[in-house]
Amino acid sequence: MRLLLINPNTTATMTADIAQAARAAAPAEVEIVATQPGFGPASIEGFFDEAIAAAGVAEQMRLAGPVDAAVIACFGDPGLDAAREVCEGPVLGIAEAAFHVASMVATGFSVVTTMTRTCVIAEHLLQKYGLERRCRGVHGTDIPVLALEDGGQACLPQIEDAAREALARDRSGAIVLGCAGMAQLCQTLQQRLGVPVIDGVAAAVRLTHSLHVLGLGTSKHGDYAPPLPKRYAGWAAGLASPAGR
Ligand code: 2AL
Repeated sequence: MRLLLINPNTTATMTADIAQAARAAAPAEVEIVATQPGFGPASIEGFFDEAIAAAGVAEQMRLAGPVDAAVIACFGDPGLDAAREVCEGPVLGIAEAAFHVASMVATGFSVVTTMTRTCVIAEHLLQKYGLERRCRGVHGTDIPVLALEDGGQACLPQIEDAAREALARDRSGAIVLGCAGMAQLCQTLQQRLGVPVIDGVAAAVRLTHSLHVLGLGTSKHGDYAPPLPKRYAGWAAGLASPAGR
């Protein structure tokens, strides 16, 4: 199975870190092709960053050609619905995957994320996915995304403290890590906290593989039908569906 792993920001070191975490989580038969947009923000920490990054995800889906599955590896799941329109196989966002997995191992979970200003993005996603009743709190640490480069070890104590406080204050039973850059901290945090800690990168890789093995792809009936052929202007001309160019 060929899995396209898109880091929606343009920081190559973070793409490499995320690819390493994804490969560690993947079954042997999964070939991970890791990529990032050719334009856009170095990290995604707000709505404007996210809007540009979503176009970058669309660009990468077009450039990749046919793949068996795709994972959008940023906690805001930018461009997820757009990516589904152009992919026959399953496409998951890491926030979506982590929320669903957390809801299967605890009655309530807490999210520990990066900048406080990005909490609203996770809250909007919880509502979109219908899981807001299972999430008991979204907590910002004000750690910038790029401080998590090189595996994020330097930020481990701050994330651990925030997770402990969240578990106590929210009365929750699991922690969702709110950034792809936190993936490599997952096992250490789970050992130290003694509760399930969910990294969306591993969850999304494993779930897309399971869907593939089950013979399930993205429904092309209705909502996720391929984009209609039409002309796209300016720099986006190459992103139109081939029939519209
Ligand atoms: C992220 C993430 O996963 N990648 C990125 O650039 N920003 N998430 C976040 N909550 O800030």
